[in-house]
Amino acid sequence: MSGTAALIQEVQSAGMYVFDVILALSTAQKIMIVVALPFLYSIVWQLLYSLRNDRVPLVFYWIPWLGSAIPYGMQPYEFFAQCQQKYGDCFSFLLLGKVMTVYLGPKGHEFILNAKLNDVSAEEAYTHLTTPVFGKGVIYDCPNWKLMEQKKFAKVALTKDSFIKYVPLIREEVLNYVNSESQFRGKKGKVNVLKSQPEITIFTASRTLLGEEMRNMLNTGFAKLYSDLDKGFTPINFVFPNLPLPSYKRRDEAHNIISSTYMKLINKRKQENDIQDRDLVDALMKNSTYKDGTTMTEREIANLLIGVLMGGQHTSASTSSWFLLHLGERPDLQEELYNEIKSVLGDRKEVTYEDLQHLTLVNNTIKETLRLHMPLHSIFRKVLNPLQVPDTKMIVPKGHYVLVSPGFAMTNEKYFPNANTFEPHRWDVSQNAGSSDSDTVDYGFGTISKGVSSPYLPFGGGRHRCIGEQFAYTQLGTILVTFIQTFRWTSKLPKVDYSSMVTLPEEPAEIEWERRAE
Ligand code: X2N
Ligand code: HEM
Repeated sequence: MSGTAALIQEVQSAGMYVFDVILALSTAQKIMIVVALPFLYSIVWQLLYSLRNDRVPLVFYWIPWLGSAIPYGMQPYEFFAQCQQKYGDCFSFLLLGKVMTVYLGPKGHEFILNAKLNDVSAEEAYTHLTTPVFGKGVIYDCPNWKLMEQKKFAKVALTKDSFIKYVPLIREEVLNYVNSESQFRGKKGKVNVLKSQPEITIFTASRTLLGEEMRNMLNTGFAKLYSDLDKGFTPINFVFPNLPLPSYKRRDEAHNIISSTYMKLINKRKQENDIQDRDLVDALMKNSTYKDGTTMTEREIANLLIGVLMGGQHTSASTSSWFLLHLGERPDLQEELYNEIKSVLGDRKEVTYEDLQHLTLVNNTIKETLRLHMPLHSIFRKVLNPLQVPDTKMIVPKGHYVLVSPGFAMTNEKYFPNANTFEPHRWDVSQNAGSSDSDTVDYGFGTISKGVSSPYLPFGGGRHRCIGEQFAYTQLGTILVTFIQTFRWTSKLPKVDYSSMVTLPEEPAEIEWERRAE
């Protein structure tokens, strides 16, 4: 007891001494200390952290809180490659106050995408980003079992029977766009794909998934609301979900109006007893009762529509922008695609869903585009329980994050020879090279592959795997076929902008097009 008292006194007097010394300093010196303290603290903390052998090696950083945000945010794959050289496939880095543990390569895919539900959480990693935009009660603002069921509900509108109906609608939207938009006037011209592809994507997705009425609203002032909401869907939201700024206010207003508009549509269809199998709206009106007997509210259905449309929008628009830019450098591939389309369609111009299944080079072009430009370069989970890194003594503690980057493996020489070359023909040999595992699993939204150790995972894997793959291929395939039938084009490949929600081409991202002679 007296020992403790003595120690307290000792610390107290030492503290008083330090305090006196500080008081005696000039103002400039005081400010220096206040500024230097976080740096000192961070360096000491990193030193102590590096002494622990139960921790994954931490990438050294100078700036507290910011950590490695700048190298990661600007060139994630280069940053990962540099870390891999120093530390191997598993390392941690600080990103805006959060410790992220990366595990590169197929073993990392397995470790993170197939981690147990109790151990990691996607909703805790993503909710700040998604909930202000999508709204409450859906996707990452609900327990995981509800998300699994929401995916099952949505999948009803993403079947072969639906796609057969969607293809002519998508083609009509694309033709309508390229025959009326000012950037496509005349026999030849220049178009900014960062303008054209998001527009074509939203028109085609709205027409198919939301129906004709919602599509037509985009010709009115309603489009501005989508743009306001879209501006709220950026990586900044990970750090600042809410700020008292005009853009955040516009985001919230846009969300409320769009959500209410979808609810009005639902109510109208209900009142007129007009529920068919046209689109995602019909599908969710027919089938949105959870297994515990509760039903999704109309507001929740509206929010799920916002979320699904928003997700598909960014990923798909990025992918079609990239394939246009790559093909602009490969006129030979454009001709090959043209000939493939002619040989499958014959005298017909109107592509069908069935045709798409036979257009191997079209599908391989999309596949190769996704290899080089996986839209989500990083996938996160928050760690809920201490996680052991397999075959090591290292533990990722609760509260840290794990990060998996299939896009890193997908652009790595180790798995793809001439990894940086755009070559759709690399997929010619076999459609499913390497993945001989036929084990499947069902997390509640249909059977998917159990293993996720393929280096090629543009749609992720495990319980959070994408349900939009077939829709994306149908939409992108129809867009590509229609472009090839209508135009020849050239372009210069821009650099990648990693700081956006999805990996986008940097501006200027233009193609120079000319119409094919009939
Ligand atoms: C400050 C450069 O810029 O130094 F949407 F129904 C709907 C999206 C996951 C994005 C991760 C971090 C970038 C830091 C830059 C639905 C269709 C989904 C799936 C640092 C100095 C949403 C994380 C973005 C890291 C980039 C997760 C999407 N299919 N859509 N410093 O999506 O699926 C959905 C699902 C993610 C990210 C980043 C920085 C279902 C800087 C400079 C600055 N990223 N990012 N989806 N950074 N700097 C989605 C899963 C979910
Ligand atoms: C999940 C990629 C298009 C809906 C995912 C994930 C990836 C992905 C990597 C897993 C995310 C994670 O594990 O955290 C892509 C790519 C697309 C695409 C590359 C297009 C080229 C779409 C479309 C839709 C969609 C068109 C809807 C129609 C979803 C949904 C999830 C998901 C609902 C589940 C999220 C979860 O369970 O946490 N997607 N996606 N995606 N995607 Fe996509």
